[in-house]
Amino acid sequence: MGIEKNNVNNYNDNYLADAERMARHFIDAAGKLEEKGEAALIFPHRSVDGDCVGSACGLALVLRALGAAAYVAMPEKLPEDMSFLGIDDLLFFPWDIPSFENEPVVDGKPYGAAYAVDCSEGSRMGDCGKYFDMFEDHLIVDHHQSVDTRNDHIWVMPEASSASELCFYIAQVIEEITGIDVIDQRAAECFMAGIVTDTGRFTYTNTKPETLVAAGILMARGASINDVSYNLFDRVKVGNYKISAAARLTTKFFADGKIAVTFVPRELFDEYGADAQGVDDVVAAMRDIDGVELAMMLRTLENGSIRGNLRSKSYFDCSQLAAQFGGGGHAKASGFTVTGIGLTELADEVLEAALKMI
Ligand SMILES: [Mn+2]
Repeated sequence: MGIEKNNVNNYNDNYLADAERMARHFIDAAGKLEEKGEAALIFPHRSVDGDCVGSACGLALVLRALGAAAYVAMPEKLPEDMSFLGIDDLLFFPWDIPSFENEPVVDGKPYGAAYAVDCSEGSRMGDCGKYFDMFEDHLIVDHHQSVDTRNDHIWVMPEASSASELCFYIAQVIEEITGIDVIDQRAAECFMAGIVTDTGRFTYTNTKPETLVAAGILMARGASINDVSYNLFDRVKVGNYKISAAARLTTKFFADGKIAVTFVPRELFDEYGADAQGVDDVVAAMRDIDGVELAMMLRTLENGSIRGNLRSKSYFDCSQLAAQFGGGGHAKASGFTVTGIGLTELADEVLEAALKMI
């Protein structure tokens, strides 16, 4: 099954047993859904990413291969960069159906079960949370710390790279038990999307030997690291390409080059036809500049508020600076949102506060 236990095993001794426990739950659940003519909803977290969508859609395909009706309850529309996965037929938007609350029907079938991936609580699911909470029993597969790990229906493994990696192990065991090929090319690509996303293309420290073995098996099943990587990391709209360059070109340096500052007014987004994704990578890139300890980017949001993003390289505590402007976060990555002040005016204030701390 999957990976033999050996001296490069970084996971706890029981993870394949956990995968088998969950596989049996899902096989059992799929049988009941089919028997009753009901449909299951699988819930990703809000602000969807490659892992929650990948694990949810991969799992939906696995359940469908077992004969059950399964859909992914999306908290928002699918981001354009994930359309390459070809998963529209798997997605369901309960908040878009006024009658759903009183008469929960999914594609003609009564809504009969709720599962969560990459999260474990309704509060993380945005507008979909209340539909998850309609049931008391949930099957949950997650790699975030959670309070309720002793529940037999829950598998939380924080040392795993991604929820997609865990769902892949479950799917593998389902194949062994049932003899049905449940991981088709599309499911393989979905799981790959999740693993590639959460490991930063296999560069973060959560990338384990097991992760690479899992990715290798998925590749052999037809998943393309190249497609996933291009679509989720490299692909860019013209306007976003340009605004990223503009934000970098106008970066100013203070405190002997230790502080890097740039700001992006709303007009610039309009001028280039860019969206917020266009400047996503800028502040981290500023932090990586030789000699820079603190990087800050301020941009005007659509509603006129100003969003500040802070990153530091080693010793500067960004969260303390962010707190002075009503925000927070981690020591090396923080943010804040301020209303009722001009962009340059706020930039001066933040810079002044930063200069006192650096
Ligand atoms: Mn994840």
